[in-house]
Amino acid sequence: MSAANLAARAQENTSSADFRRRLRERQQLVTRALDEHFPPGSGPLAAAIREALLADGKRLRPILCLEACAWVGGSVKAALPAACAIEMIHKMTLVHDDLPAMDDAETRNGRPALHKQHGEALAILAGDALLVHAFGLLASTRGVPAERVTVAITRLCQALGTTGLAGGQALDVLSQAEGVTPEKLDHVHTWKTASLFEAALVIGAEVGGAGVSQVSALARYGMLLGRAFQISDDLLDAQDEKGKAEGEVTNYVQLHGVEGARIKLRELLNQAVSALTSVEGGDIQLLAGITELVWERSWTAGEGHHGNDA
Ligand code: GRG
Repeated sequence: MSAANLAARAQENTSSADFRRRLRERQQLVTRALDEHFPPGSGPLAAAIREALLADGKRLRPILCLEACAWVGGSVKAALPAACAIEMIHKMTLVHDDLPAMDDAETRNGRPALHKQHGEALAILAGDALLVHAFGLLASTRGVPAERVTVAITRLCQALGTTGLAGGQALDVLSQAEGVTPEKLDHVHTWKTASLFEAALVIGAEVGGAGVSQVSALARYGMLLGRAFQISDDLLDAQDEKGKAEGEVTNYVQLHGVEGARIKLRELLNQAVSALTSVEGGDIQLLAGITELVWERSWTAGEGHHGNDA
């Protein structure tokens, strides 16, 4: 089937009750597990962590992790610790991204940024603790061969280091000061955003017992989806920031225009779905449908995004 046909079918999927139900079930599974991991009433640091983790969030990356595991025939239950670890890391990056030394954001998803509520020191420590708990949780994965868990941990380290999130954030901060070029921005998107998407899928696949070609198909899907997601985020920022002073940050829309951004977004999403059709795996409905959710969010500033976000 062509990429255009696949996209059309995925568009139908996203409005189906079954697709929405599966998405909601996965979201709730992750939220419940995170809630249990940091129970209420455990002091100020845990309160800040709970706020960062549980106040809101689409749970997109952990859903991708669980779905990758299911797609290769693994047990979703076995992948739950890994999925929660990915979400902890994601939320940690948002907390640190909002700090005065980084984006200096007042709000996150319409609420005061964590450091505005709990102070800078607790926000830094909440992020640090989330990172450590994430690795502890991933290492505690049961019912999966130890070598696979080790590969998952290694892949996560690669995704977060100098050629992943930390490197991407550094390049972002520096290039905003020195001048953003299209090449630098693509680089920032790949490292700062797409690396974690890719890792979520690869880790889910490893936990699920994937073969080499399945891992690389899911890695490619994750990388393309992550780049697309950042462009959709830039499109949302452009809508939110209409009327604001220009030149605060240079994003994809400033460099390529709204139309250019939408064309690239569609291209990346089609390529992401195509990556999965080249290899044998399970039901593609949820993974293909998620690409359409990313497309839809580029058209309307919808739930879960209220400006000043990453
Ligand atoms: C982990 C070592 C290490 C360093 C982190 C701070 C940092 C370095 C990186 C920042 C990465 C970042 C904030 C990327 C932006 C990604 C993005 C578009 C986030 C928004 O994701 P959503 O919309 O968030 O999925 P919700 O609110 O739904 O959870």
